[in-house]
Amino acid sequence: MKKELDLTNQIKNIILSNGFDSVGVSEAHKLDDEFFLANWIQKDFHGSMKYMEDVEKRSDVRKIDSNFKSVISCTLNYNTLDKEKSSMLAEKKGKGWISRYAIGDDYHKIIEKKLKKIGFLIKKLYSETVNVRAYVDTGPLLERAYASRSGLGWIGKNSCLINRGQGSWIFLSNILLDQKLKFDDVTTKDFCGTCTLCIDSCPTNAIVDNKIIDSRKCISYLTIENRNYIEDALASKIKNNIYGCDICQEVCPWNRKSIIDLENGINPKNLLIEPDIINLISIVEEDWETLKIKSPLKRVKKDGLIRNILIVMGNSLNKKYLSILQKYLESKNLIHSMTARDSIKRIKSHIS
Ligand code: B12
Ligand code: SF4
Ligand code: SF4
Repeated sequence: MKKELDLTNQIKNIILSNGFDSVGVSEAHKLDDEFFLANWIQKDFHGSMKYMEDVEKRSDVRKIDSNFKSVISCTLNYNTLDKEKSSMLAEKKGKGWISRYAIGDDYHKIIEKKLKKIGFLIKKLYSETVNVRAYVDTGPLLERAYASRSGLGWIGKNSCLINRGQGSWIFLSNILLDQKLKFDDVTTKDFCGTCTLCIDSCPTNAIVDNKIIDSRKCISYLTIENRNYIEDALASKIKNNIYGCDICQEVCPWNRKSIIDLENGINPKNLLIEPDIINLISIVEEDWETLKIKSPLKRVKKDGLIRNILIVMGNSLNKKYLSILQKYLESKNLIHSMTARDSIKRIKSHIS
């Protein structure tokens, strides 16, 4: 028992000294959340994200490998912006918005590098060979549910994991280990109380119930995962969001005291903070190959990002974008021409 506790503390120290902000341990077990996930999938709330459908595997890490005994959950603060910066304030200034997690280098790469090193150090702690596997977004597991079970926070009404000290601008990652550790196994109390700010502020009503997101309506899904034409009725509610959406977290009182961390490896790029929309589209058109290097933006691809910018131009209701939109109206890319058509219509109906 003492050995277990010693090893757990040593592992936690390794993780915290390699740039993570908090760490908790839970038993590798079947999550009760299986029910929520199954329900979510059944209602088609996952849209085209078919990889979500393996409910059994995603709710029990032992389905990945039956020898796993411990789940080590970690958080990393990704907030690099001060209070003066938010999508809502940027909208008032006529600027676009790229989610704060995506304004710098790709977090998968940053965190994977850390996890690789940590995995190596954990293996070194044990005299015998141990199996360690780490995931950040990449694997088939419910990261929020495991993190919550490790005492790292509660799942808010916006469905994000909120840590009492850090808020919700945090990435999650999980390390699976075939050794038994000292489990924290403390489900954090829910501190949302009677607040409903996130639900009330969601522009597309994507938070359909407490902790339940219909991805098909969520701006994050629409602007990142979905590569198709976005119907005008939904596009017109996307506001100034070019990539992802931060709104249900910007309004959350638990993020008011969020710490700004410039050492987290994200390296925010000025060009992507409150971007000037005309400047951004010209960079995407002319220098996409440079822009996409190390950037999460490459997930939506060049054509997807252009589609999103055309939508945001329309939502600005500003006639200065009409000449660019006219150019895209003639585009051979059907999604671009249809999107430009809708945006022109929105702007013109505002002028007249
Ligand atoms: C698919 C996905 C999405 C989808 C669907 C989001 C969603 N809410 O389900 C889309 C594309 C919309 C999305 C958006 C975003 N995502 Co995302 N996404 C994922 C991914 C890959 C899977 C999530 C998933 O399984 N969803 C299915 C639902 C059912 O599960 P869940 O969200 O975990 O919810 C559980 C709880 O609600 C729980 N539960 C517990 N108690 C209760 C009680 C009740 C009553 C109910 C109903 C449920 C419930 O049951 C659910 C199942 O366990 C995870 C990484 C991973 N592998 O887990 C990242 C992840 C969840 N995303 C993340 C981020 C950062 C975002 C964005 C902020 C990005 C952005 N700025 O645009 C937004 C936030 C939008 C939002 N409000 O959720 C982070 C979240 C960090 C955090 N602090 O919570 C994760 C963990 C990635 C990471 N490794 O850091 N995402
Ligand atoms: S990320 Fe945006 S669209 Fe999605 S639930 Fe939150 S506020 Fe709504
Ligand atoms: S905005 Fe309010 S209800 Fe929504 S997650 Fe934050 S505290 Fe909970």
